[in-house]
Amino acid sequence: MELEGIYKSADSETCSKGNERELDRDEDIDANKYQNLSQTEARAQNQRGLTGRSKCVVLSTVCFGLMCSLLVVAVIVLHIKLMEEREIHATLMLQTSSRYQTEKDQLQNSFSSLSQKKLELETRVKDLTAEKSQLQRHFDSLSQKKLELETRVSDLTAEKSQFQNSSNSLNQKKLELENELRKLSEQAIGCLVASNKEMSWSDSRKYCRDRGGDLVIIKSEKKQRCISSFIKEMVWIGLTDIQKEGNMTWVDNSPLKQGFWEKNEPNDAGGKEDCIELNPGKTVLNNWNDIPCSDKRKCVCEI
Ligand SMILES: [Ca+2]
Ligand SMILES: [Ca+2]
Repeated sequence: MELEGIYKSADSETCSKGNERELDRDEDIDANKYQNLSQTEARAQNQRGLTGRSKCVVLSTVCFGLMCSLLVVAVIVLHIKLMEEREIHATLMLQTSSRYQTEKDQLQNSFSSLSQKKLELETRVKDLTAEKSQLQRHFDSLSQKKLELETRVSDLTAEKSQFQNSSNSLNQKKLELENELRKLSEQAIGCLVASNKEMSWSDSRKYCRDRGGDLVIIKSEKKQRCISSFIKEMVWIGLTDIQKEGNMTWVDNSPLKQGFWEKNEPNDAGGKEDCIELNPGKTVLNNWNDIPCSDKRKCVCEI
């Protein structure tokens, strides 16, 4: 471009100086030579430019090809990686699916087991509910029975209290009657004392004598009945045949005139029965019996 500008500037100067063309013919010839030389150089330069551009094009083409190859390789690598990732993903999905299936089976088994357990528990609850209802009915029945028994106990307690009061009243009446009987007996036969200890006939007589009296003497039916009603146990009386067998004598040495013997008594059984007891448990009248004097009996003293 700079050379063309120079040539154009030289042409302009040639035109403007036409008249001087001849004068400057040598200069024109030189100029033409120079121009030709320049054109040759320009063509050579153009030829060199074409050659450079061809190299650039080839280089560019090679570069483009390399880039395309790299791009293809990159695409292939990416595709392989993508396939590997897909394969890994598929494997993971398969493993995950297998694990999920296993967990699902386990959960299904657990659910089935829990469902069975639930049914068993529901059955157990139903049984317990029925048992509870039965126990509740039994409890209600027992509660009703308890109330009835409490009412019965209350009634019996009231009756017992009433009977107790009646018993106390009767005991009081009995004591009063016994006191009255004792007074009547004492008025009838004098002062009688019954011992609390069982002794032989001789010891019993000593017991009475130590108290200023002697064993009781019975010489009337009235006194026999009175003493038999007064005492409750078998007792010694003041009669014996210890001095002479068969000769019954009172402790005041008076002979027996009227006896109140049991049937078939006195029998002096074994030849050893010489002292007389009175047994009020059979009858109030005929209740005498001869027994061995060493036997132990309570006694009635007449003071
Ligand atoms: Ca005798
Ligand atoms: Ca006898």
